[in-house]
Amino acid sequence: MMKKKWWQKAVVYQVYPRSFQDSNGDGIGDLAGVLQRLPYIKKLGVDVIWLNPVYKSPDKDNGYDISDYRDIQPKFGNMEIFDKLLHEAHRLGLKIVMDLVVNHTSDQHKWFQESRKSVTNPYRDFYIWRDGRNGKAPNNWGSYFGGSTWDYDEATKQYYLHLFAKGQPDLNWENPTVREEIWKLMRFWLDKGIDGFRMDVINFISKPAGLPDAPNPKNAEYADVEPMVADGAKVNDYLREMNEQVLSKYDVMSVGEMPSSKPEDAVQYSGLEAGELNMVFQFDHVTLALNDDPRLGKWDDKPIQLVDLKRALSRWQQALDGKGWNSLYWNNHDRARAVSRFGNDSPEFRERSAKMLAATLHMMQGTPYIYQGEELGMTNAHFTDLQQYRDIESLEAYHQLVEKEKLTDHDSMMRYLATESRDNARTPMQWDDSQNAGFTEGTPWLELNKNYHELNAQRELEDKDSVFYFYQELINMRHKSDLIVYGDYCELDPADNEVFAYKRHYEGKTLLVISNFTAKDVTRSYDGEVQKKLLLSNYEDDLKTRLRPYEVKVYSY
Ligand code: TEU
Ligand code: CA
Repeated sequence: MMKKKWWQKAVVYQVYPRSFQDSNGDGIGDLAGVLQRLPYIKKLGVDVIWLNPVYKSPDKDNGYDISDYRDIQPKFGNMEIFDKLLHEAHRLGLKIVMDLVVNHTSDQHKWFQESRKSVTNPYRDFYIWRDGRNGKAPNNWGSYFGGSTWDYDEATKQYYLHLFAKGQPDLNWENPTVREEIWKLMRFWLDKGIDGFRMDVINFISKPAGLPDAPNPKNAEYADVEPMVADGAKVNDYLREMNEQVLSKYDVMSVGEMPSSKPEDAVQYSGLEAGELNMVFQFDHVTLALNDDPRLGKWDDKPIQLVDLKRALSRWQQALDGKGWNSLYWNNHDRARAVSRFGNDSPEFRERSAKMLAATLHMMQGTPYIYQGEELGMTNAHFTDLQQYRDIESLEAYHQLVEKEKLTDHDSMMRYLATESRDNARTPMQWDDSQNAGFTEGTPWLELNKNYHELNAQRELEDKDSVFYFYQELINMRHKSDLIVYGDYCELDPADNEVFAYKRHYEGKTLLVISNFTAKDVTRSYDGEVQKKLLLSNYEDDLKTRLRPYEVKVYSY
């Protein structure tokens, strides 16, 4: 086993600044608001804050379209307030990891403004320009945000590639000057003292030679681009260069967001000796309930089968044990709220199932990530009107799938959005039961979840049995236990579609985790529970082999 690293024992709290705390009444969360709430984050007990992008941006994709990597988006504040936040976080013993978005920039970035001026401009090859094919786009790839991944630029009569919005042109990583510029901007932030990076779709940076058409079995208007761009031939080379040039010179943490990556890829990306990244965000467990019609992708509302969830999580636990390092997450700013998607957000079972999900994940091997509000058991927004949504992905999906291609109808799509829209995770943080839950004195940029009157941080901080204190206990347990951090993983009864049970072993000690994912009483017997010490549960007592609705029990022996 390689030398132990600080980020293996750490717990990360993800802050989506625009929805966290507004400090100046414009209805948009900001850095001064994050500064104001540092004591709350510290009280939870986490070690690291992952800050979603706060760089200058026209905000076409909520900051994932960066126009200046070395300046702060004015609506979030300025560099002075950022420096104050970093200093105060460090004073409190909290590290800050920034979001590195370098698969693409904004079309307002000066590099792209230059690149689009002429085919001979020195910045032309910073991006991916191609001639059209028979007067159309160079290939059949579909953008994540609807339409083609190619946009025609009249000035130079060529198309440029954008996997996401047309305001997010893809950088050409084959160009060594592009890579050098990225190493420089990384050093700018690391020299300021930040503690690492979360890297946006970093396994998309190596595009396939010739940019060939993607398979299109259903003859959709545009084909799914992900199989063409995920885990391309040169990703490892670029990450090793990044590590050699930058990361290896600092004691920092790196996590790569890797849609579609498989465990065998991640053994290399997060290999303890591979010299690439420290860990990855994999997507297997959050892409289980895809629509039966692949043209609808994630847009569906079918429940997730526990056996599928167990297979996805166990596969990663087993594949990386002793070889790489997992991130552990249920949700983030792109996913539905955990308790709504994987648990039960009814008033009767919300708290119980939120705690069950928390313990099930936090007792695994890897670095846990808590998305803001998850520690309160915040739920999906349950919006009923398209006007309530703000997310480019959701609105473009409605436009493309309902209005343009007519692949589904309004009512179905509204159910799919209520289940899967990214806005479910982006409703403002619920601090207390005052107006707008204490998030803003202005008009919130996105409607709050109506349940903030009874579901809020203030109420939970006053209730020792709240979801908040359950998360605090889980974090506390991890900090004190090498068994939780470094133990191996062994799943029990993979075919059981009601209970998730697994064991961890380390230096002769065993942890047994038993989670009932249903609203029913079930009976299960695992040899460990009878004589063993109950470490943690979300019920007041232990009925041994009887599991009540959403009951979780953690034994050690
Ligand atoms: O998300 C990458 C990604 O795969 C998303 O398309 C995500 O899977 C999808 O939205 C869920 O259906 C990253 C960022 O996390 C996301 O917020 C950005 O919109 C995207 O990249 C482009 O930067
Ligand atoms: Ca504000």
